[in-house]
Amino acid sequence: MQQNTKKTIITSALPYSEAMPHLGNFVGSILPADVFHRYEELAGRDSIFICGSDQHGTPIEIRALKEGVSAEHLADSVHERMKKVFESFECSFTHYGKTNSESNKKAVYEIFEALDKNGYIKEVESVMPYCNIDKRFLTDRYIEGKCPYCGFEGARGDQCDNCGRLLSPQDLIDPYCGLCHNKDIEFKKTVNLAIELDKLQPEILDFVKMRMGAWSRNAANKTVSYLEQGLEPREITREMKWGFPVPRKGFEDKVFYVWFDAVIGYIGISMEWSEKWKDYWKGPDTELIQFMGKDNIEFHTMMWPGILIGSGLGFVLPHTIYAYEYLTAKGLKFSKSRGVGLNMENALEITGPDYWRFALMYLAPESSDNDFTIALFVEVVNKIMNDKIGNYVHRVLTLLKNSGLKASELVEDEKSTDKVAMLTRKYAEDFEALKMREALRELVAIADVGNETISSSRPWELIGKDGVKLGGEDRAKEFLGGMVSIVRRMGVLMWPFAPDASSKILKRFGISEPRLSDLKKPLKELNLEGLEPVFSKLSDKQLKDLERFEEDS
Ligand code: B3M
Ligand code: ZN
Repeated sequence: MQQNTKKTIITSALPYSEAMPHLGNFVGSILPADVFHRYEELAGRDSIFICGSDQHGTPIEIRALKEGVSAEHLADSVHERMKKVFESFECSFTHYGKTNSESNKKAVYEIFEALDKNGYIKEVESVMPYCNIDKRFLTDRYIEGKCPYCGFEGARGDQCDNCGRLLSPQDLIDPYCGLCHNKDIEFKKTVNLAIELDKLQPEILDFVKMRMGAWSRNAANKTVSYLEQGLEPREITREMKWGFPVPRKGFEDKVFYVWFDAVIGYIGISMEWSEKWKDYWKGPDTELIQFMGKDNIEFHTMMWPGILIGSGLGFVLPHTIYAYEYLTAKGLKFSKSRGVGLNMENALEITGPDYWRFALMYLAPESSDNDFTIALFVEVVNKIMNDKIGNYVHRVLTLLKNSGLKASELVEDEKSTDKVAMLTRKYAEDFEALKMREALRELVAIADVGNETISSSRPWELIGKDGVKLGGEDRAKEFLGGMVSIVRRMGVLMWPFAPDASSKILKRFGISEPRLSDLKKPLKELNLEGLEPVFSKLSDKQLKDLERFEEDS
């Protein structure tokens, strides 16, 4: 018998451990990755979900400097907080690690040595901006100026936030120091190490051509246009102290560039997870599915595969790159860098994880930027979660309890099953195509079928408070059979989106690790003790709490 060796690695972009992510960050990468991972589990597949904190980089070094603590202390304390908040949001990581770890250091050094041995590392002399006031080299984003491509005024030395192009500090027009805002800047000579993406271009191109059919459109389009312009060597070391020291003579005062050890972090974090990491990362039949925000595309479609291919170490290459657009929140305080507003911690102070997860996925920016408003949130919670789903589940279970019938006596009603089966198939197809927002909408459509059936079946004529009404037993069994199995189905299909409510429902059915295959099993005895709705509407107090995050206009 042939063994099924197929494995999936699911990753989300690693959030910087600089400040607490806000809900837009969450829905832009970790949440869809988590929802997808939970679906893979529902489908009974062998998958791991890897994520962790991205701890290096200039912003963290500079913030630590300002706060008078060590960069490591700052990065670790934010890491602990993020880890906790993701757990509270029910994220189903196989492992949530961090990039500043021994295992990642080992992975970075091994891959660096391999790239070097294979002739893909070269020394490049460059001229780096040096601030004569702050007396330090200005890396990445600590030099600002005008973007040479689109003319945007606040472009940073590594990237323009307006057009998304990667930049070098020298590209900036009229540069100034991002720390002290002075123009007393000198470009000084320095030598760095670079990965020769130009040499790797033919192989990266083959990889992109072969795979991009499975990518989100924004990822495919951007990558094609970058490749058409031709790849250039990309520096992987930096003049700073916070990071992994470069293990080469003459480079002792430099560290690896944050993006180099961040992408390798996917491997380093897996290594910290378990010995089994190799079965996935070097398995013959592994699919690597990577979720990220659209600003992370270039690193993942060119630099990262370049690193993997160039190392020759036999790591799997990304199969799917799925880049989300932005969830904006006009009129809401929703900014990570400004450090104010509705971040993930204060969101949970207002209401539980199910509500945010469900509503965020319902409004997820899958193919275009989307705007998140309090009004939309309230609508999803009150009208969809509470009215359509929560009420349905509660009504059906209450009817079952009142009927005095046993679930094992029920028979499936033909009336609604075809449509529900069709919607369930669509749900699975949507997931396979990574259209998770659509999958959630199929789930809501299943609730609609249930609600319509209830209104047209006049159950109050069949079942009263104290049991089945005279002469209606067969009809009641049929009616309840269809309705109860929809409740179970909603419990199972809701698991990726609203895991708490899903568990509450499924516990009654004796299901603790839901699988799609549970839907085919005959109904067994249900535990109907202590029935209460799984969702509720937002209270006035919760609405007041939410309004605190509205921008004063
Ligand atoms: N930390 C950027 C971000 O948080 C960066 C992602 C790294 S993924 C390897 O959006
Ligand atoms: Zn300065």
